[in-house]
Amino acid sequence: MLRYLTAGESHGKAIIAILEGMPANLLISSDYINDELKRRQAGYGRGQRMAIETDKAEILSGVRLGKTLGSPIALMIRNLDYENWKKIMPVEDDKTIFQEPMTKLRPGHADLAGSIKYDQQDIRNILERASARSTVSLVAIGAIAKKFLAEFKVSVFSHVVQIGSVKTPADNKMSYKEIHRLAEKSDIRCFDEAAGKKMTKEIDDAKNNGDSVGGVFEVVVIGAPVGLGSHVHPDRRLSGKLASAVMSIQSVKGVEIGAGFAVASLPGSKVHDKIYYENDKFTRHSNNAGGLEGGMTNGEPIVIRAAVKPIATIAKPLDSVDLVTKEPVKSHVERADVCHVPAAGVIAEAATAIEIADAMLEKYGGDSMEEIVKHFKV
Ligand code: EPS
Repeated sequence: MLRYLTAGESHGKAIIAILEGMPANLLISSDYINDELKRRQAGYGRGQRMAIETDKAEILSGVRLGKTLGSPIALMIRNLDYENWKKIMPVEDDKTIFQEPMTKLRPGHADLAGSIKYDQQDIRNILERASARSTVSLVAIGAIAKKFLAEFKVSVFSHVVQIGSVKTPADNKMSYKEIHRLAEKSDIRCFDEAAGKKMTKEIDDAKNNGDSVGGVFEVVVIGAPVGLGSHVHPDRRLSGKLASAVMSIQSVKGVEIGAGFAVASLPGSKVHDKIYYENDKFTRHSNNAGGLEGGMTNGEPIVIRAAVKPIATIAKPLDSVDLVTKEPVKSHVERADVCHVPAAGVIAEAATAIEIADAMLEKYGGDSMEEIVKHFKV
């Protein structure tokens, strides 16, 4: 139903996105998208680049007088840092510019595999697109998907549950509403103040050691109706689509739905969420399934967790090899974030919202919001 394409290098002129399949008559504004872009830029542990950029989306097509037209929505987010990179990132060949190629491979980045695959002698030709800077386009499209979902009272939020070795308390009984409210106020996006303080210290320690640190974020979808996705075929299982969408975000190395890997060590009687019928509806008193059974939503909150590896560009470089000379070297060092887990959560909200919006369109489809709302109510 929904298709999108993104383009743009980290230090090129702009990041571009085109979203196709959004129905007509959805109210949308650049301000709404920009609020989401601002959330992506925030989070304790970000580097100096975020002080240079104030990401703003320019809507180029698909919207008129504040409403979608049903036509492709094109978005552009300018890289303000391009002004400083013009001599390194020109589009036209320029023999007057001498460029020292970047050849010191960074373990953990796309450098080695990308350079071999695309036959490059300069790692910059790989890293510019591999950079998580491109997630600005995902978040911009995700903002439109979130706005669509909000019309059906479906909301998506994220929070950080682990940075390095510091975790939020396992016995937490707070409501998702409260977790959301507190996470939004915290610069590490953690609902638990004490854990949040320890997490920021973990980031400070990594920075002081010339290192980087990863963690785990959780994305929660509230209000998704029963029956999005389907059990009938592997490529229609929403669990698979969500896992793929989140796993495809740079630096995500593991994705869990609900209790995730913990189900492996528990008996079935402790894993499966017992079914009750209370106040005229089916209810559960637990949500180990994370809102998905048989690849379909079951009416409970959708809960996805992802493990984020520490950023590969680290101030204290690692043993590596020069791409061209094959001599041993220390890995390339350049400006980078120390920790991007809070931002990764915001990016995963966008990836999740796109998949849920797509599944909603599949189930309740229509060309205009009015038509979809009518199908949704039936
Ligand atoms: C990012 C911008 C980049 C990096 C980061 C994400 O800015 P620069 O490389 O100019 O400092 O901070 O990229 C990576 C995490 C990566 O691995 O490449 C952004 O806008 O999110």
